[in-house]
Amino acid sequence: MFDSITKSVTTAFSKIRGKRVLTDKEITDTLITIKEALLSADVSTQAADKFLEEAKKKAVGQERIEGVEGDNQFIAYVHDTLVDMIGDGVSGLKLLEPEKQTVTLLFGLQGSGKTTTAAKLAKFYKEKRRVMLVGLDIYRPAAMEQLEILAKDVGVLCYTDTKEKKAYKILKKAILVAKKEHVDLMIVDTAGRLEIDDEMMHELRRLLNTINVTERLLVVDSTAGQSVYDVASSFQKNIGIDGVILTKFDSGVRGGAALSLKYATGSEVRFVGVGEHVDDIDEFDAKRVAGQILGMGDIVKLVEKARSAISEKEAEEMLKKVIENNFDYNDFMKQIDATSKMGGLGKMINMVPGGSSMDQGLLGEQELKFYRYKVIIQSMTAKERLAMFPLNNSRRVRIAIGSGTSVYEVNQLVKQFGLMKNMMGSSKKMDKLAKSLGQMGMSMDDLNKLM
Ligand SMILES: Nc1nc2c(ncn2[C@@H]2O[C@H](COP(=O)(O)OP(=O)(O)O)[C@@H](O)[C@H]2O)c(=O)[nH]1
Ligand SMILES: [Mg+2]
Repeated sequence: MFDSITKSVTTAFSKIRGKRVLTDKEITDTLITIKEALLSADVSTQAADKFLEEAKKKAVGQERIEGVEGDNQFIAYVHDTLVDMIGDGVSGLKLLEPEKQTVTLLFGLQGSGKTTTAAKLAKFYKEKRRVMLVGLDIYRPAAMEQLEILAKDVGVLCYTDTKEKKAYKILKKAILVAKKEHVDLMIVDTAGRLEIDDEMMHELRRLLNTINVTERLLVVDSTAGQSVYDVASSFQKNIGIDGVILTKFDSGVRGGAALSLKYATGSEVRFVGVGEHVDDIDEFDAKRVAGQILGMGDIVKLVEKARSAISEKEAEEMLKKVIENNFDYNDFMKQIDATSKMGGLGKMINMVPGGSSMDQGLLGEQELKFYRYKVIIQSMTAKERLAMFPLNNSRRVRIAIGSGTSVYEVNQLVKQFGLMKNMMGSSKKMDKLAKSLGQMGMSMDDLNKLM
């Protein structure tokens, strides 16, 4: 998606790689290169300007944090600024308490992906809520049929009416059906137009006057370039937007415009569509996307090569990442590397009270497994390594073939990765971990050092 930005950014970063102290000129030059890359990917001028200004404010004239090289610290600043720009806030749908009727209205231009997204959201929430899809595209009977088919596929209720010519009347009837069926999440798919027009706005306003809508979400084709600003601001002005869903995030086209929507409209991106299938939707995660843009995966690798041992600061960052549940395969690999740098598991375990009684043979086996895991991760694409989506079967097969391992081993890695992520997932669990460490006479600091 952001290949061209990533390329420019990586080149810019490579010029300052390894420098312990960066001059203000180096910082400014690098930021200007990044700003240009953002602009060429259709990020709005205002957003790119603001990025430059904010990042400069953070980075220029700063004192170094003890133990962190200047280049790394700077990259962290750039990352944080980018996250702010993209928007790091609420994601997902706002759901009322169960039994209360949540009504989510989707709107946007024709072809932006509303109908597909409606079905994806239904699938995403169907375990949590009793979902009903409602089709209001009165202009295209085929669109209602499309929704019916998708609903069947997903296994949720669907209400459409190809005879009724007024969308708000269909909606009124849908509400009655929803009450009878104890539906507590209604996802309403509306008709779009090729361009913004008064009639569409009028129809949407009429819908909003008909029932209590919980959220109004704009569906935006992230490949549409600069035009998305006009579309978004027009909808914002006419009916108001509570959030944005970006579709077609999987296509390789410049998607910068969509990234500055937060800045342009003030509303958060809630979900991204990453394919045509009903499973292809992810809750939006600004940190992940920023990492993807900055090519952090590769940067991490460079850092690894350049260093003989993991720094304390890095270990801390990694722990923080784990706590925030941003743990990805790159981090997993980093951990494996760090382990072997510290003399392998055996040596590490010996440092833990009681650890020396562990079976050395078992440890050797585990080490071999880790080595195989590393080989497998190396066969993943940069995107797969960010763990933004579950790996489907065909990906697993490809990775197994590419790494010369087996699908069984890939499955094992995925499972272990999931366990690790889960174990470290919530801060509550971290508190528990801290407590049990305490019982062993260790502190979180000690664990930091170990990692
Ligand atoms: N690659 C990709 N295609 C998508 C995505 N979302 C929707 N589409 C495709 O975009 C086209 C238009 O989608 P549709 O839901 O009918 O748009 P609508 O007119 O807004 O209802 C269809 O061919 C979808 O399969 C996505 O996230 N990724
Ligand atoms: Mg449609």
